[in-house]
Parts: sequence; structure tokens; C-alpha cells
Amino acid sequence: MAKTRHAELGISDEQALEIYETMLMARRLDERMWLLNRAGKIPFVVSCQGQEAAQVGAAFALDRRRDYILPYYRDLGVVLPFGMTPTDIMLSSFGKAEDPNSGGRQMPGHFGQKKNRIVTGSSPVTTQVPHAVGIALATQMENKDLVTFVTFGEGSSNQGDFHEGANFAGVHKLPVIFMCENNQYAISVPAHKQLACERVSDRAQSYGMPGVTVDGLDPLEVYQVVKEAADRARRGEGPSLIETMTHRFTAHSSDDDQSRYRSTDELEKMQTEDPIMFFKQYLTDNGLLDEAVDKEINDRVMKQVNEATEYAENAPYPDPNTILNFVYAAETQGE
Ligand SMILES: Cc1ncc(C[n+]2csc(CCOP(=O)(O)OP(=O)(O)O)c2C)c(N)n1
Ligand SMILES: [Mg+2]
Repeated sequence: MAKTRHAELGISDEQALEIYETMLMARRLDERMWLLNRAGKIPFVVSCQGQEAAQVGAAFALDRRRDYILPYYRDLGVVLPFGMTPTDIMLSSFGKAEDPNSGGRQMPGHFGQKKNRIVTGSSPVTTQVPHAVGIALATQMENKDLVTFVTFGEGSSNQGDFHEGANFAGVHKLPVIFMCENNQYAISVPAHKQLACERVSDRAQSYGMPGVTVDGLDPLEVYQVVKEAADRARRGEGPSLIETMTHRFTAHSSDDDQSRYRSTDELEKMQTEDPIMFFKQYLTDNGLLDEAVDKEINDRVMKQVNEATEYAENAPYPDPNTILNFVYAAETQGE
């Protein structure tokens, strides 16, 4: 019998199901956040929905015990496999003291968790790219066997930070992977009004690195190219640029209404191209998933989403007396 696609990539049946469960966890957490936002319980949501395959496929191709990641605000599907828990995510959404990202200070989506090598980002888009390149330079100088992985949207790939970072990484052959999650919009601006070249990956050539565009609705395709890029980086052959073609199922954020700038036809067609439905079909066709197993996975995910919501909702807010922590140096410092 011919090998399945995941087996050809060295992914076991259990891992394939784990990829599916992680994609589902990202989706269900995200959906819960929208409900909480609409109920007036959390202030803001910026979604991963439609991009889960690209995110989870990429994360599984990295060394999750060693590599550094610099995710952008939609990357729920990257940070979950790197060890951030559903409870961590909910604590951040509710702005509670125990939020590992910032102790309830940052906007949701600004992921950062030292113990899991998730490097915090700033709100100006693409600032994470030069940070990633700097980390890759440090690991090269220190001869460390680890790869740095950074993501950004296609709109963000027009910022100077992307070009400076990619050029420096190309010149110095740094072990860094640039992954663009091209969801075809930067808030309300469609891709054709953002880029003069056809693909974001076309830009790789200018910076002396391979560039590929892949189907970001298929976690296995993304896994394959990120794995190749990671192997390349570990061999000392330098950076890679990967563009994953995805969908943004929701509006830009909970403060946006995409029906103002996308047609009903476009939105309806997009709903038929759901990465989770596609991967579920793949697993079913290959005998890994049936209704009973799918229900078991869904139930497990929903139990965790419910528990995380309840815990975070009941957790304490930061003490107002700590409001200036991490803003100014402590008085004793520098004395
Ligand atoms: C330097 C900078 N300019 C503008 C903004 C406002 N802004 C936030 S997200 C965004 C769109 C980014 O689009 P893209 O990179 O395609 O990512 P997506 O949200 O589509 O995933 C903009 C313009 C910002 N945060 N930083
Ligand atoms: Mg975009």
C-alpha cells in the first residue's frame, strides 16, 4: 500500500491527530474569545481563524524544546504547540494578573513567555523581524544548535524592518526562518494594492535565500517546507522565506467589520475553504479519524476551553499598586 502523505514526511498517525487537535483548540479558543467579547467580558480579539493549518503545521516542524519563536498577533496555533496553555491565553484575554505574557498589561495577541522561548513583540507590525535576526546572529556567534522562527502578515512584509532583517540574515547566512501568513488583506487593503510583485516569496531572491509559496490551508505542506528550512538553517546554509496562502475568516479584529469592504460572494466562498475541514477530511480518508474519535477530540478540546474560561474569569486582576512595574526601573536600580 502506498504511504500516506504524513507518513512520507515522518509524521506518525498520533502526531497527525495531535496536529488536528491543536488546530481545533486554536479555533475553539478563538471562537470562545469572540463570544466573550460580544458579551462585554473581554475587550479585544484578533483572530487566528483560517490560518491554523499554517501555524500548527509550522510549529510541529520546529524543535519545540529548543527553537526560538517570534510570533505575530494571530499565532495562537504557533504558541499553543510551543507550550502556552489555553488557560494562559484566557488569562491574557481577560487581562488578569497571572497572564504570562504581561501580567494583564498588554493587548491580547502580544505573546511572550520566556520559559517556552516565545519572544514578546511590539504593536508596530514587523518589529519582530529584526529581533529574530538578532537572536539568530547571537546563536550563530555562540555556535548554538537552534533555529529562530518569525512570522508576519503580507502587509507587514512591506515594512522596512522586513527588508533590513531579511537582507542582514541573507548576507550573514543566519539560522532564521521568515514565514509570511498571507491572508490576502491588511485590515481593509487587499493584497493587490499592497504588493507590486506577484508573491511575497519573490522577494527572497533579492536577499540571497530560497523563497517558496505554499498552500497554507494544508498543515502537511507547511510542515514540509518549514522542516526543510529548519534543516537548512541547522546545516549552516542560512535563512529561508516561506509564504503560506491562508484566509482571514474573521474581520481584522473585534473592532472591525469586514462586510464593509469584502463582498458576500467572497466571504461565502472563503467559508468553503476551511483548513480544519480539509484536514479532517484527509484524516478520515486515511482511516485515522471517524465520528467517534472526532467527538472524543472535540469533547476534550471543549472541556479545556470551558475550564480555561472559568479559571481566567474568576482570577484576580493585577493589583493597581503594581501599575508602574516594568514601565520604570525600580528605585533601587542604578544606585
Ligand atoms: C508599523 C505599523 N503600522 C500600522 C499598524 C496598524 N496595523 C495593525 S495590523 C495592520 C495590518 C497588517 O496586515 P498584515 O501584515 O497583512 O497582517 P494580518 O493582520 O492581515 O494578519 C496594520 C496596518 C501597526 N500596528 N504598525
Ligand atoms: Mg494580511
